[in-house]
Amino acid sequence: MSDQSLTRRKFIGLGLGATAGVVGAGLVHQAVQAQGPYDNPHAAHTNQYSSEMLVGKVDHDRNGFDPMQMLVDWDYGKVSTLPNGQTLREYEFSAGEHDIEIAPGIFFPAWSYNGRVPGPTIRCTEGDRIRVKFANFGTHPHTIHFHGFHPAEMDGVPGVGAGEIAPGQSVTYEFDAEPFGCHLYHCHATPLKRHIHKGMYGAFIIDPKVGRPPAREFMMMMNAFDTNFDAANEVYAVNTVGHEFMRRPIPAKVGELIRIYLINIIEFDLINSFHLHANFFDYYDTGTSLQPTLRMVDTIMQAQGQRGILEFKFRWPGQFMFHAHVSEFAELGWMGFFNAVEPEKFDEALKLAEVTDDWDRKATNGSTAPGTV
Ligand SMILES: [Cu+2]
Repeated sequence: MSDQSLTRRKFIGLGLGATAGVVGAGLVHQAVQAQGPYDNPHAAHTNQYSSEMLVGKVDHDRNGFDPMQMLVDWDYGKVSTLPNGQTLREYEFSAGEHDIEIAPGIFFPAWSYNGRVPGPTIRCTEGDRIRVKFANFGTHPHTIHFHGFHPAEMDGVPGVGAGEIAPGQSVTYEFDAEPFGCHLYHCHATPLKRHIHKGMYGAFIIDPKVGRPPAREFMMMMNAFDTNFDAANEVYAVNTVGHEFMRRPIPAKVGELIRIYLINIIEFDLINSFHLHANFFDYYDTGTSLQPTLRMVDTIMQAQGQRGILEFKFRWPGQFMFHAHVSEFAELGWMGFFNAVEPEKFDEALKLAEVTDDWDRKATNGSTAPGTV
């Protein structure tokens, strides 16, 4: 174990000491008598026998966002049609600052878009006109830098076009959405790594005009937080809250196509990864191709800013783990479960994940491509 990882664990341990008895937070070995799913039919519906995970619950209402909802909450903007027939999607973004709970009892002073980390998931079809009005209500200059084709003055970097947007100022970014793929946006103000790791990023999904095959779709932003500002991360997650999908396994149906829009935004660590248990997936690098760029892999590695699309099916019902295959990240929050069930058990799986039919509808009906909705 490296000195750095010892430091991280020490921090989490301190977090536990400071809050134990109040919220019971921290990374601890649970003293639960494990019973395998074969011994206990009910155990298949819970991960409480997991030996190493963050204990307790994050208050999503206080945060103002829920990682489980973020998997499926595509933001289509305010939609209208331009005189030339092009679809216009208008968005209002604001920058602000507030504390968010990233693991039970552990808070992080975030900078965010629209009060959430990650920011809204912009979803559109290639060729749509995107118009984003951005107002800075924070105390630092910010920008929005989109990945994709666009003119230089729409690039959202210091010194070009509107450049950095000062507190109290606003700007409108406008461009056509291309190419199709799994993209992202993030603040590009300096110092860049500070603005990114504070939480100023989000997914930018452009559907191909021809659409993709029907699937259950999820957006997963692999992120991490440097809670003590030592230029190393203490908590790792998908969609901000460590181990949330251990406590609430993600519902899926046996045999259906699952599609994940996966993005890595972590600072300080050179790579991140996604490993799926008991399964293999096809991978579309950057999502800019309709043909897989990798077939039948079970682990994919991404550097910061890299992203891609995963597609797979579950052959059998059961709880299937997914996590970073950097074991330390997994232990510090980046680990979860899918709960694959037969269709007749799906309502039960939704309940366990604390979501409703509406979540299911968004997961299976997200595409903006004509003819797919
Ligand atoms: Cu910023």
